[in-house]
Amino acid sequence: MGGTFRFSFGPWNIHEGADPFGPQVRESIAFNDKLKIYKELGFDGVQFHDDDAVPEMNKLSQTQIISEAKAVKAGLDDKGLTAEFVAPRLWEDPRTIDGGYTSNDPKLREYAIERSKRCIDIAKALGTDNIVLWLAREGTYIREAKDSVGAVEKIVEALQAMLDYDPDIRIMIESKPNEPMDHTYIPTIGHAIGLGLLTTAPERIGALIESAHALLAGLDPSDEMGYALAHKKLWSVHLNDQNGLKFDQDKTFGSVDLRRALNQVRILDQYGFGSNGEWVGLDVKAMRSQKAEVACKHLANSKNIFLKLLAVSRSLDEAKIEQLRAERDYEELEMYIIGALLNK
Ligand code: 3MF
Ligand code: MG
Repeated sequence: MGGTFRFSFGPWNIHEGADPFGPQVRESIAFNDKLKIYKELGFDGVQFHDDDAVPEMNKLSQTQIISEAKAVKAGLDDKGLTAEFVAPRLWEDPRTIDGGYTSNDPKLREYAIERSKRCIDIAKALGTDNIVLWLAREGTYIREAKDSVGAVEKIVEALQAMLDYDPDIRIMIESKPNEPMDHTYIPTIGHAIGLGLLTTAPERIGALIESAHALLAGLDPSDEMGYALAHKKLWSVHLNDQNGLKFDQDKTFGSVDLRRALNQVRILDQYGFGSNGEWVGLDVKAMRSQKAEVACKHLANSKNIFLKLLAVSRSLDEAKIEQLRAERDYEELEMYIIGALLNK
């Protein structure tokens, strides 16, 4: 059973190039203009933060939020685009400086849960049941700042409140070990899947694996994907690449380590990723040095590299791989894979 692949990205992946040491270097592109670029780049799915769909949503009533989101849905329909998921942006508001769900202040935790409910309203209006939680600030800069048992319990409380709010939503947890925090409470996909077991609806808690996040945790992304696939929990991916253990780089998929990328494509293809409607998301950033008129190449390139690696993976002689495994001749197997990547 091969994978069925269709591709998505978020509006934040077309960006102005600001970094912590310098301001933006490219003009902002309006959200509606970004939507026009999706099809040109070969993408059919749109990933959203709640406020990508409804800017300044904290100033609006629930009814206003839903009606704005419905207008966005009409725009998507017009362009033949589908919303893949909506993620609550819980890391920019002053109320989430010390965490959203794990803030030590109960009033601020309440804000985070209410905001997550509005995010669900937006998802429903956009026609998706998928919610992504990147738990950006659910962690600490120093261990003594929070109680680690209580923090996990608080995250579960928030998950439960979301599951109870809508009987159809599915929550995909996007684990990441650090940045912006020193340590987060949900650093790997095993942690994410385990969290679901503490709710009353584990069947509605799944995972989104980002290549760079696995690498930052010192793990191989394809093995992380394999772990989630074995649990039937790999509901989305954020493919990209990362050059060593530093800040989260979101480099073009496969641009640092082709073999590592091949293994991600391979595990997705071999286990039929996409057959339940899962999307291949590319969470990639253009280099700051890229001029405005060519600042979307990272997206098309990431998709193309994926498809080229898919062709390499499907050209491999599986019987030969099985035989080399049985013979335990991994030197030969390694040479075979490298030969395929070099087309030699
Ligand atoms: C952070 C990320 C985020 C999430 C996005 C959706 C900006 O490292 O990867 O991308 O993917 O917020 O939850
Ligand atoms: Mg991501």
